[in-house]
Amino acid sequence: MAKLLVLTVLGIGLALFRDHRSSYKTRFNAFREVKPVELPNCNLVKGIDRGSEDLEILTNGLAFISSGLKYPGIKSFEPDKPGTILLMDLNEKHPTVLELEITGSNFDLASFNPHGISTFTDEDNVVYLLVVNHPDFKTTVELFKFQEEEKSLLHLKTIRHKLLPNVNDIVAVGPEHFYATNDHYFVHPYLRSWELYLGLSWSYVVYYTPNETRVVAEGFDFANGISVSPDGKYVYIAELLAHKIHVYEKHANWTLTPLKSLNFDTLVDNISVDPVTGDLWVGCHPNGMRIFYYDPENPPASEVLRIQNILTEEPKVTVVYADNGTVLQGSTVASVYKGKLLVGTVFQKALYCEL
Ligand SMILES: *[C@@H]1O[C@H](CO)[C@@H](O)[C@H](O)[C@H]1NC(C)=O
Ligand SMILES: *[C@@H]1O[C@H](CO)[C@@H](O)[C@H](O)[C@H]1NC(C)=O
Ligand SMILES: *[C@@H]1O[C@H](CO)[C@@H](O)[C@H](O)[C@H]1NC(C)=O
Ligand SMILES: CC(=O)N[C@H]1CO[C@H](CO)[C@@H](O)[C@@H]1O
Repeated sequence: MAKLLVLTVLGIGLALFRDHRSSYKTRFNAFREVKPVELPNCNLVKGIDRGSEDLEILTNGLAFISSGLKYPGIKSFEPDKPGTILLMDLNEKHPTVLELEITGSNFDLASFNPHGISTFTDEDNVVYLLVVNHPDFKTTVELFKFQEEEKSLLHLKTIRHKLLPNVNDIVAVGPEHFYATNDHYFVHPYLRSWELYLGLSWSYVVYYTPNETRVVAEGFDFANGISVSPDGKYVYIAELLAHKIHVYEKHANWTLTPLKSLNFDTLVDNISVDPVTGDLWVGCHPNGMRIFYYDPENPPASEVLRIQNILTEEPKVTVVYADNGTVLQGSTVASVYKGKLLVGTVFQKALYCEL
């Protein structure tokens, strides 16, 4: 009986390791080396030296960048300095970076730890910026109104919810209306290590409105980037440690149904969608070990993928840029505007290239 029980427990234990989870090193893609792919005219952005973890470019060429993320287990070059939101105007010939002032009486600047960001522009052209924040390693979503004249962000509201415990990224579909990925990263360190190690796929996607909040997709091995197609009909979700991008159909009642998945040989991080062509631009970590265990002698590489025609039988995937970490370390996000590419990183610099 005892033996049977042991065997049953062992059997259940083994059943937990589905194919991609079977090896920790496979999930982290530990053995991958990068072949460089260069672009003709690239420059590191002056004034960004401690990360540009997420960024979003408005259709008018203004780019918002979150900088200074502190994330458990991940390198920070300035761990004692609060994070910031930076602004770049990509219409300028040589765009410079400006730190946006944050106003509003109820906002604590000292603990600002911005992560994923998303914008929403309403019918009166008011731009709202939603920012995933980790003050004291908790999760909130901060709602700001962008004041272009003053070059500032007015804090309107802090959103907390029990279904938003460890948010990574959000995509806004209204000022107080979004989808969010929960990566479970900020749970108890011991549990977290086991989750990362075993791949328990605890991570899920939440639909949030003040009226109603629910889980709309679950069972991910670290859900990361999330984005919506320009026509609003599809939601794209990056599953970091399974090296997959999932396409979901989005219904009028905001539920999601899975449509298809694409496999990659890299850890897919953030997804940005070109509003003109509908192409997906993905910031990737070719080798995840180097991101989670930083060694300046052997830095994390960067890789940017472009995915065209994702809904067709044969999507076209191109490696647009790749670097072994000599120039750019740990790319998380890439976005395009008028033939230019802006690439962000978890904790290092940002690169601006001509395509
Ligand atoms: C919340 O509920 C109210 C009343 O039912 C409705 O008018 C409003 O559109 C809802 N808001 C959202 C964001 O769903
Ligand atoms: C939402 O809409 C879809 C597609 O029309 C439908 O299949 C599903 O049952 C709906 N779900 C809820 C919770 O209303
Ligand atoms: C990265 O590539 C450059 C140029 O090909 C090479 O000089 C350098 O040693 C490589 N660095 C690492 C860490 O592999
Ligand atoms: C917007 C978004 O997906 N942000 C993610 C970009 O990459 C970093 C690094 O892994 C993630 O932690 C962010 O959540």
